[in-house]
Parts: sequence; C-alpha cells; structure tokens
Amino acid sequence: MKKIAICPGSFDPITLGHLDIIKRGAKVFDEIYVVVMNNSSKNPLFTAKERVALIEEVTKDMSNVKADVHSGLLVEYAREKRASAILRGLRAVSDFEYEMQITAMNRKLEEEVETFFIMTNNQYSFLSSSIVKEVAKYGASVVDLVPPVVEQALAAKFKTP
Ligand code: COD
Repeated sequence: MKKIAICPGSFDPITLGHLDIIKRGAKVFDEIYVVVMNNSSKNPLFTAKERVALIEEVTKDMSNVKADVHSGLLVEYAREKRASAILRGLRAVSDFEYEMQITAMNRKLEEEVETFFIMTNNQYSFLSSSIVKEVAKYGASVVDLVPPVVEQALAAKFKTP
C-alpha cells in the first residue's frame, strides 16, 4: 500500500524552509500532496492559485510531489486523498504549542491520520513566510530565503508603480 502524506500550510509564499521539509518528506513517503489551505484567518499576499503555481514550479523535479488547494478541514482532504500522514515542520520551541493544538484537534477529528514532524534544517530555523514578506517589502534581498521564482513573484508584488 502506498504511503501517502499531505503537507498542509499557508505557503504565503513557499520558502526554502518549507521546501527542505517537502524534499526530506519526499524521500520517506511514496506521495506527498502539498496543500494550500485556503480558509485560514490570515490575510494572504498571494492568492491560493498563485501559491499553488509557485509550489508546482519549485517542486517540479520531484515526481512524487503534487501541489493542491483545499478549503475546509484538513482531515477531509486527507480522507479524500487516502493519506495516512500529515507532514509538518518544526522550527523552535515556539512552534510546539501551536503544532500540538493542531495535531490534537486533527487526531480528534480523524484518528486514522498520524502527524509526523520534521525538524528544520539549522540554516532555516529563523525562516518564515512572514519574515520573507517583511524583508521583501522593504526591498532587501531574499535570495537565500526563497527559490528564485518566489523572489521574482515577491518583487512583482512589491513593485512600486
Ligand atoms: N523550517 C521548517 N519548517 C517550516 C519552516 C522552516 N523554516 N517554515 C515553516 N515551516 C513549517 C511550519 O511549521 C508548518 O508545519 C509548515 O511548514 C507550513 O507552514 P505555514 O506557516 O505555511 O502554515 P500554517 O502553520 O499557517 O498552516 C496552518 C494550517 C493551514 C495547516 C491550519 O490552519 C489548518 O489545518 N487549517 C485548516 C482547517 C482545519 O482543518 N482546522 C482543524 C485543525 S486546527
């Protein structure tokens, strides 16, 4: 039986930290759906469609990784894809409480789906989509933080007319 995982998030936009988790997960699972959850309370910079397109572009060399979007509960999506795992990344202790809450709720909603955590690579431990947007907004380089295509997309978003 195929080991299918979903890797959910806001991905607004995808960073090298996210990509590292996806790459490492892709070595363990047969298939990974990287899914942009379209119902978060956050006010996104990129539309869900733009976020999916960026994920598709930066994961195109990984044949077992697919990008998708979902509005609704995460566990519904996991059932739909027959996924047995949710893949998440952990950066610092500050992530732990939030991740524990989500994990506990997902388990309550669907006990057949297990959550797996991959520890961040040291070089990305400070990295988040929010920090990337903040830096790009003020015109500083994000070259070591995101893939080139994301860097271009950020520059286009913050371009002064
Ligand atoms: N290194 C390693 N991991 C990282 C890094 C980094 N530098 N940056 C981010 N990550 C990890 C995050 O810890 C997370 O695991 C993942 O990458 C995605 O990160 P984000 O920030 O894009 O995604 P979140 O945390 O905003 O995603 C939250 C969800 C959208 C998954 C959540 O709100 C959700 O499940 N919503 C759907 C509704 C639902 O089902 N709710 C019930 C459960 S609460």
